[in-house]
Amino acid sequence: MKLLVLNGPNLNLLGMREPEIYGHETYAALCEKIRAHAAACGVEVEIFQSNHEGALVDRIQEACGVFDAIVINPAAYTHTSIAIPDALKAVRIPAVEVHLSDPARREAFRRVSYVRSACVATIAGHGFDGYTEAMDLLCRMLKS
Ligand code: CA2
Repeated sequence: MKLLVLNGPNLNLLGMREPEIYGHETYAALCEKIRAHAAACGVEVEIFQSNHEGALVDRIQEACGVFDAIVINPAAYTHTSIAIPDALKAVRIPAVEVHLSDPARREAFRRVSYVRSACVATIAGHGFDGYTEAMDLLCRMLKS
């Protein structure tokens, strides 16, 4: 199984700002956790972070026929992007939406997720564990 993990804008700043919301661990630590979990599950993984919506859309399009599943934290684009869910629907690759925090318990403008409609599940508020939970969910789903 080949898995693509996509992270949206500002997630590269993890551990540097707003630790009360996103914790003290860095983006490099998140990538390490994802890689270690993928190795333990026998999954091939690629991780990509971008601050640009179009770059994320490009990676989703390029995933067609290459990756079996996608884990995506679209960050702020969750609440604004139509292009990202359109791309996910177009490639028909099963995707899980992940958020470190729980946007439903934060500001009103974070309560809408346009990406959710293109995903098989959403995991929010579990910190870094949300990514490994999403990976497990997709592995179970693709094996059954
Ligand atoms: O909780 C999440 O994972 C979010 O996707 C994070 C986004 C936010 O816009 C979503 O509503 C929820 C923000 C990512 C920014 O990450 C930072 C990390 C450290 C310092 C500043 C921002």
